[in-house]
Amino acid sequence: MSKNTWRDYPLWLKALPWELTGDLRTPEDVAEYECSRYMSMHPSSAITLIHDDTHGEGYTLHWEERNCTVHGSGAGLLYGFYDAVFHARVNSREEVDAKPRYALRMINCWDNMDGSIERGYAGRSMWFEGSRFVYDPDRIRQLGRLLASVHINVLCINNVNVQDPAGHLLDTFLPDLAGFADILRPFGVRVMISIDFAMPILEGMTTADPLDPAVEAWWGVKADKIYEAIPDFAGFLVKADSEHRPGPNAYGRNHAEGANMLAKALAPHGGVVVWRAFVYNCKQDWRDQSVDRPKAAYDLYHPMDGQFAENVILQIKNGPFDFQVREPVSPLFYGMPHTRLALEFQLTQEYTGHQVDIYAMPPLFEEVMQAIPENAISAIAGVSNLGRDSNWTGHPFAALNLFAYGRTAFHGTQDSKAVTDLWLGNTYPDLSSRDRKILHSVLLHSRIAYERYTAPLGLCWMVNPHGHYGCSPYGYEFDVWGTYNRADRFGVGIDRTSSGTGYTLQYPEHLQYVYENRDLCPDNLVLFFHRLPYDAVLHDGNTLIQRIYEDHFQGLADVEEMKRLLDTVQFPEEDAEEVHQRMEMQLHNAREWCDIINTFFYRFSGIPDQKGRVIYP
Ligand code: GCV
Repeated sequence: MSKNTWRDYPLWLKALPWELTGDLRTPEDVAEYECSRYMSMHPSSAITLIHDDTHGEGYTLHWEERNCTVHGSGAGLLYGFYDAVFHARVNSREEVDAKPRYALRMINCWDNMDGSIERGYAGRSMWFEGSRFVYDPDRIRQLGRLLASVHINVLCINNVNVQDPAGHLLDTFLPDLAGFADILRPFGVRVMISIDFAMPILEGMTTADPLDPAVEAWWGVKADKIYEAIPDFAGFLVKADSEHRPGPNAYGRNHAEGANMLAKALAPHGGVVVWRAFVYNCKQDWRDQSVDRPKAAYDLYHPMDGQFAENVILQIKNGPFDFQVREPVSPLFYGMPHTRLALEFQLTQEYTGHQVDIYAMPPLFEEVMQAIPENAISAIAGVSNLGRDSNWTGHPFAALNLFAYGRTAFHGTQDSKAVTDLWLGNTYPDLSSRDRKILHSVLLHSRIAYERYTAPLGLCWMVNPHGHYGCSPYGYEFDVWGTYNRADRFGVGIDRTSSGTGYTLQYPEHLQYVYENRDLCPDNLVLFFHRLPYDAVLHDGNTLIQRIYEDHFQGLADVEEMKRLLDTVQFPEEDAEEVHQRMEMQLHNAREWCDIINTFFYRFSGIPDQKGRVIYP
C-alpha cells in the first residue's frame, strides 16, 4: 500500500468535501450539513432540500436545468441528497421517485475481535483489535456516510463464526457496542450483531435449549438490556448448526424452534432474527455419492416453510453451494413462499480473486436479481469487502461492488452498464472519456474473463483449499466438504438431474425442465447439472474438452488485453500503483489457472487442442 491514509480515499464521494465535523445527530442534520458544503463547492448547481414526510425512507428528485430539488424526510432526505450529487456529477437530469425495494439493506462483516477478518482482503478490522473495540471515530463516521450514500441501513459488525470474546458483545462489551451504534445512527445505519446460539452457556447457564423456559427468559432479559442501551438495535444474525457452530439441533430442536425463540425476545422491541440457511454436512465422505451438498439447504428448510415467526428472516446465499464463480440461483428462493427471505451476496472476493483479480459484480447482481422470483425476498445482505486498508477495499475497483450492491438493495435490479457508469463518473471524475470507456469495458468484461480462466461451464471448487485463491483442480476432491468435480479419464461433472442426485427436482417444473434437458441447459452451467464425456458437443459446436481449452486460453488472453488497456489509462496517482501491481498478479494467476487446468484435462482425456496451442504434458 502507498503512504496515503484513508483520508485520501473518498471513494465515490469526490464531489463533496471529505471532512465531517459538527454536531450531527440525525440523518436530516447530515443532509443539511452536506448540502450546505456541497453548495459552497459547486455554486453553479444548487441542490435544495425540502422536508416532506410523505415518502417514508424514499425520496424524489426534480431537476430544473442544473438545479435539483430533493423531497424527503429522515434517512430518505439524506439518500435523496446523495443521489442528487451522483446524478449531477454525471450530468444526468433523471427525475427520480425512489422507494426502498427492500426495507432491510444489510452489510454483514466477518470481523473477529482479534482484528482479523475472515475472508477479508482489504486489511484488518476497522473497529476490532486485541479482543476489544479499537477504532478511529472519524473513520467510523465516514463509513456511516459511505453506507448512507448507497442507502445501506444495517451493519452487522462481527463474524457469523462467533469467536471468543465476541460471545460477550452483549454483556461485557455492550457499552462499547452502544457507543459504536451512536456514531452510525446519524447516517441512518443501525447495528446488528452475529450471536452464538450457545451464548447462555457462555454466560453461565447449563443449557441453550430453545424450548427450555429458562433459556427463553434469559434471552428476554438480554433483549431488554440491549434495547435499553441501543434503542434502534437491528437484531441478531445467526449461523447455527453449520460448520461446527452450535445450534438447536444439539437439543433435538429444529431451526424454526431455535429462530422463533430468539425472535420472541426481540419482537417487543422491533428487532429481527436473520437466520442463515448456509447449512450442510461439512463432514462428508468423498466416496459416498448419495450425498449432494447443493441439495442440503432445501432439504432442511423447505419442510419448515411457514413455521418461522414474523420477525425471522431466512438468509440464503445466491447459489446453493457457496459463492462460486457461477452457480444457478438457490432453489430455496422458489421453495419458501410463506417465509420472509433475504438474499446474501458476497462482496468480499473469496472465490472471485481476493480483490487482487478484477471481478466487477454488477452483472452478477443483475443476473441473480432477474432470476429470483418477483417478491421472493424482503431483505438483502452483502458480505463486506471493506477493511482497514487506506483505500478501504484493497483493489480500488472493488469499491464498485459495494456501490452497485447498495444501489441494487435500495432500487432493485440495476442495469450493469448504468450503475458502473455512475460509479465511474463519481469515483474518477477527472478521467478522460476515452479512459473512462476503457475502464468501463474492462470492468464489465472482468467477470466473464475470470470465469473463463478459472472455472467455466459451472465447474466449481477447483481452487486451492482453505485460502481459495489460485488453482488446484483436485484440491477439494478427496476432502470432507462435499465439493467434488469427479473428473476422470471419461469425463467430468456431476449428474444432478432426476436420474442422478435429483437436485434439479428442487426447482419449479419449468426450471427442472431446462436444467434436466441437455439441449436447454445453458453451457455456462452444464457441468453443474450434468456429467459429460470429453467428446460431448456443446451448443457452440465445440466438444467439451475443446471448450475447456478455448475458455482457458481465451481467459488468459482476456487478462493480457485488460492489462494492455489499463496500462494506457491515466489513473489518479493514489490508485495507479495498486491497479498496476494487482494487474501483474492477476496475469500471473490467470496464466497458472490456464496452464494447470488445460494440463489437468489433457492428462485425463489424452485429447490435444485442435488449434495446437501449448498444453504442457
Ligand atoms: C464465515 C464459507 C467460507 C467461510 C464462511 C462460510 C459462511 O464456508 O469459506 O469462511 O464463514 O462460508 O458463509 O458461513
